[in-house]
Amino acid sequence: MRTALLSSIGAAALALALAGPASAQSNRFTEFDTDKNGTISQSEYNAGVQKAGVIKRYDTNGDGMIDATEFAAAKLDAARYGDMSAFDANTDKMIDADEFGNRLFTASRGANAGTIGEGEGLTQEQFSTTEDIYDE
Ligand SMILES: [Ca+2]
Ligand SMILES: [Ca+2]
Ligand SMILES: [Ca+2]
Repeated sequence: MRTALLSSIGAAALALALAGPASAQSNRFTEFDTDKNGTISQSEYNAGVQKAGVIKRYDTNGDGMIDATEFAAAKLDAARYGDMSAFDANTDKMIDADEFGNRLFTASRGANAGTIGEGEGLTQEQFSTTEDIYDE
């Protein structure tokens, strides 16, 4: 009985690792999770941000960065993401793609702080807390 239980848990875990429940995982999550390990690392996240074109949407002058004017026009949810200084890690008054990705990653993680360790990736649940930024 114990063996049967363990093997059914094993089968479920394997199914989760292979594909995840189709209903619970968004296509965007699986797109971002390029190594398919079920979590999104910081580097996977930043690559996904680039691919999703979210910078382009806010970067109205097309220089590849978000300046203060563009940031204000983007009207991001300050309660979730903070103000421009929360993004602009090197304080050059411009948000580059990595700064944008880093901030969103941190904001996604923060919603369920403590459920994963430093250096680990985002779960589907964490990712979903800020996923609406990719919808237009
Ligand atoms: Ca991954
Ligand atoms: Ca710009
Ligand atoms: Ca900057």
